[in-house]
Amino acid sequence: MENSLLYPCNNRYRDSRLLDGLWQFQFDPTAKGKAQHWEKGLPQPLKVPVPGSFSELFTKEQQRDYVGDFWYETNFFVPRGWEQTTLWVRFGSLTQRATVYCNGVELTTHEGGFLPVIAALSSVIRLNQENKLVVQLNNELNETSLPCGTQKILPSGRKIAKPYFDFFNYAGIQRSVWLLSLPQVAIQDYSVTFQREEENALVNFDVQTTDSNSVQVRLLDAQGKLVAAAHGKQGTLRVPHAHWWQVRNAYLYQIVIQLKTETGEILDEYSDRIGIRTVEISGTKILLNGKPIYLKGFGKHEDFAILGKTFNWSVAKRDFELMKWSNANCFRTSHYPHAEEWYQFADEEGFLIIDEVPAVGMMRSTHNYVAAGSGKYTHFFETPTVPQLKANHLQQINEMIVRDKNHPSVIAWSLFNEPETTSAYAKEYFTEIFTKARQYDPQKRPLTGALEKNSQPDKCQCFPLLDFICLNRYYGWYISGGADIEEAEQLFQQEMEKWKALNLNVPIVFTEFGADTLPSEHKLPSSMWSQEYQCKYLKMNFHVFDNYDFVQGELVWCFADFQTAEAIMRVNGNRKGVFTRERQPKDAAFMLKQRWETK
Ligand code: BDP
Repeated sequence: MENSLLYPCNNRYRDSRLLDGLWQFQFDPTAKGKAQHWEKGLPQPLKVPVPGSFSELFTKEQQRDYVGDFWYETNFFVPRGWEQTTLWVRFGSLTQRATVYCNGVELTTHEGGFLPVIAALSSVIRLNQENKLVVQLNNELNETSLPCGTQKILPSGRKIAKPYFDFFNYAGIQRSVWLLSLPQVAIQDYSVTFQREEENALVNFDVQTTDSNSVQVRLLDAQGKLVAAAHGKQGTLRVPHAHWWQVRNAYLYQIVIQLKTETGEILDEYSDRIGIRTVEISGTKILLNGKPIYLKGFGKHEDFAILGKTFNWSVAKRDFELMKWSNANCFRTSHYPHAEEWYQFADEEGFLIIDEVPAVGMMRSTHNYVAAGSGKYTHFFETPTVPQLKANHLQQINEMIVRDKNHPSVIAWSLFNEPETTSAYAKEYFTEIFTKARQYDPQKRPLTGALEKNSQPDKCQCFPLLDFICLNRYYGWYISGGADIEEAEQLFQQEMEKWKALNLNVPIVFTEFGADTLPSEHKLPSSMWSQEYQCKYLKMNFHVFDNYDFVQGELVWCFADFQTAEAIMRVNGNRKGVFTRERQPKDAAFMLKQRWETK
């Protein structure tokens, strides 16, 4: 069950308690916690909120920019009635890596900061007494971890992060923590795939359980009426006149899975909301339910003042309202899998998601946004640490797909953002990544990855691996910006002509294009950083996109301004947001709203 990433669900057979609240917390800059047995209790703890990103909470730079080990602790009681069940703790994520202890005993370790961590508690738990849950975390970056980066030691001996990526390295317990009570014999996982038969749908299911008891699967419509039922761990539900899950018109069914004994006694039940839809690539089109769809929207970060990367329902609600207002239909979870609740929201609201693994920074540069357009070879995949990196990369792709496979909103998997792709080393690396990843998704959704400017049609060795091509391009910003924007358009057209000449017969989606813009700046005529320039820049890009019918999507960088490491090209973070960090529109938002109304 450690492998069961199913989202918590409460019913007669399953129960859960949130452990969110104020926890104890301690930095461990000399990494002495283990030797001093902090797993038994923290010696001098502070109090911090869980979920929370610690960096946004404190007033000293040593705390905000802290890199190294740090520990969390809380106490809990096992609720009454849970005695005969199996007990688990489930973290939505632990960033970047962690070891989990309960009552002084190590339960599990996990690498990677954006996917769930589950640990079995039953063997160490004390009923009728307080139990101590302690987590040791570490937020160092290296070249085998995802995302990639490094550390620097300052003259004082203090360590700071040097990410090879352009967002703040927020860390901590940033998503909810649940105590779970599950039956002794349980449903471990399930997956669904869909086939269209004119207006009817076939829903094929595959259920994994901890033993060989029998399984019943029922499908209920939005009114709770039974529409199909079947027995067995694998099978097919036939749904006559199916309501298809569509963009901004999301119809969700309820799937109810029961695990039963021979005599019909129910041992476990899991239910979930699913949408029936198909996704495929056909020539230069992306098809949803067999019909072409043009992707309109944003690259998105999990980022907000004070919260950092903490999931928050109100921020999520506001973001979906803004995306609906702007007539968007899609976003990319750049550059890591977001909290599960984002996907639930997207399922309900009918938004499409390109789900991205944290493979960002695979380019040896702490200013990747500069290196990305420089044309210089940035090295990466030729070092002896590559096998470890590859193992982590595959593990996280697998965990992401296991976690998110049943969300109708997820239409594609992005397996990287802007790596070095021009060397034979990169080709070998990504050939293995894509070949293995193709086996993970029962729905066989398209695989892609976002390519930076150095990944030109005549240089990139990896684009043939992608089912549709995602391009991040900054013509008019990093390349020929401001007064040179005319030249930018020409250079952009020249590159597009090269893609066209290859006659690839696959869609191209722009997953990044954007200009830093300060909401305080207005300029007539426009100049860089002003709101007018952001509009001019976007219009120029649209002018180019609209010339090519194989361009099948435009996701602006970025949905909202976000925090990054300090740098001379960053004004309190990256300001390419169409919305401010406080989620108010810049002028460009009104322009996008208008374009996307009819596009
Ligand atoms: C691209 C990266 C993205 C950056 C963006 C930028 O994919 O993470 O934030 O450029 O420079 O290189 O704004």
